[in-house]
Amino acid sequence: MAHDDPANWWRDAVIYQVYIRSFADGDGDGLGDIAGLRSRLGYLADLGVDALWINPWYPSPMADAGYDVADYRAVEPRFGSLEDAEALLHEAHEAGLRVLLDIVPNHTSDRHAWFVEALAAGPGSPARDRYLFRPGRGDAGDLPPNEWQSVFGGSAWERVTEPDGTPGEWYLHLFAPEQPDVNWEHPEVRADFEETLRFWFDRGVDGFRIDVAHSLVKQDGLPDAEDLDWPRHPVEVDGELRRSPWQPHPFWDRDEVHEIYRDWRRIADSYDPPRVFVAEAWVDEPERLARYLRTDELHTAFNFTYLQAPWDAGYLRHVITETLDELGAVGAPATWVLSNHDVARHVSRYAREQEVPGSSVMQLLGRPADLDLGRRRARAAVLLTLGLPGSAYVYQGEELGLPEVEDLPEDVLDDPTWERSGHTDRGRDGCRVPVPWSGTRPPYGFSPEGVTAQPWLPQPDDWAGLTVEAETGDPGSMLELYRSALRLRRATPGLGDGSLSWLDLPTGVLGFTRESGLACVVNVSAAHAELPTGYDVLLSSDALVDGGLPAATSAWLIRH
Ligand code: ISL
Repeated sequence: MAHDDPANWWRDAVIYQVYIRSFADGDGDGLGDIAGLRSRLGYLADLGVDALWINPWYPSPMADAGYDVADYRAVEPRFGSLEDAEALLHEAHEAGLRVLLDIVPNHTSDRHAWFVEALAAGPGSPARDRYLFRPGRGDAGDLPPNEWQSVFGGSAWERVTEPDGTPGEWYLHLFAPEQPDVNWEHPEVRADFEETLRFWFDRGVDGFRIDVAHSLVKQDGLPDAEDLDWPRHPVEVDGELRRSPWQPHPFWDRDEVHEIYRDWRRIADSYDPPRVFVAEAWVDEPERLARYLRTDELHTAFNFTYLQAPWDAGYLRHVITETLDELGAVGAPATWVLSNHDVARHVSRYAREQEVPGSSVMQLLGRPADLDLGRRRARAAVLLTLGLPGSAYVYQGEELGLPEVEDLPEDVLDDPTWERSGHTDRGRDGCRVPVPWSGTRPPYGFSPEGVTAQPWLPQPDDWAGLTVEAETGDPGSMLELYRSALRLRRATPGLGDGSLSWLDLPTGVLGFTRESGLACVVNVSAAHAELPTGYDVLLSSDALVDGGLPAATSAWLIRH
């Protein structure tokens, strides 16, 4: 298997996403930190993952939970110090865990030294040229330069007050106003991000997740987006899943972005062992995603098409096949991901009726939920995810079966989406609630015993059964299913990197064989399904009934 090979470990690694502010609080202020993470490395090594991806831990005013970076080559004091970070890297490596950090190259914080300088320097200054400042439209310049909308809601432009006190230019922010987009045409911007890569690689970091990797380059002249169909999930037309044709967009997925990643790849390859990248690029077509993964570009990219797929056998098979075909064509492994800090937790997504592809819980909230069904499907889904060829991600808490917290009080909501949407979209806080470790009451061991600080987001009162402590040793728990699956995945040739062949099974049942006589069968339907003959069961997501798979159950099989 590739994960033992220092140059190819990423081809089939299972990577655990540490959302640091919610993972473990070492210093008792209610916010997760590096000390907390260091104290839980044993748990992660024992779980059986190969690597960690840590969300941004840099100094930040936290307008977007750390994705507004004020200094890329330092550590936020609330998370710890650079020495703590170095100690963590050392200890993680000792425990056999590689570490990926998160780089945010599309925008900085508005408190970054460059932006502070740009505001003070005034229109036409070289300092403003590191960002995308433009005059407004209209006689008084009081209309934004174009109609682009922020991902978090409202215009993507903010007007500044000039140093002389007059209303002045506008700057672009595809996300919050506190996250001004930088100008990737500027050589100093390019050079500085490359220095950041080297800074962390020199400290032993094994790679980077690249935030919004598909947005760095904007179209010349910043034209308005035509009436574009974006995103383009496959939809059923005449009984077949199809996408509308790809069209260029003024800021998503522009072809010019690839040159940046060729430069980054050269830097990663200059290290021994080579460092790696995973792109966060919400690019729907696997064919477009594969362009980021050409041999001289990035190593892997999150497969959001899979994350957004409804629990539907035909849809899942279509997405899996498309992914493997397109990524295989450039020699890149697929990644399989079910949840992250930006989308509703999959237990809660799968608890709903499944017709809409999409990542937002808002499409699902308000619909009736059956959390028991959501959990069964989530259990079945993890054997599918870890059974597919390539690498996989586990978002902290999914191994405990945590649901989305859908009833956070409005006054604790922290995601900028809540304000920017005029309180119509509650945003992403529901999947960011601190991890329950032990005990029967909040903070469930998230903070050290005896501290009075509350977790930065309140945990539900009914999570006593979902703690690491409660689930450990319970053979029916989500945690023990993840542990068993990860252990087997490591020990069983045929899982990880490679290819698959589909089995011909009844409608609603997905099945494929892997190398070494291994097979994975997932009953996506609501009816009982027979297992293919000639196999023994290695692991099943729930108990078999009459030797077959009940609804929403999956199994790994081995040919006898
Ligand atoms: O652009 C999108 C859809 O085409 C979004 O889904 C977008 O790619 C996504 O929201 C980017 O997320 C990342 O960058 C954000 C940050 O808030 C998220 O937490 C992070 O994962 C801005 O840095």
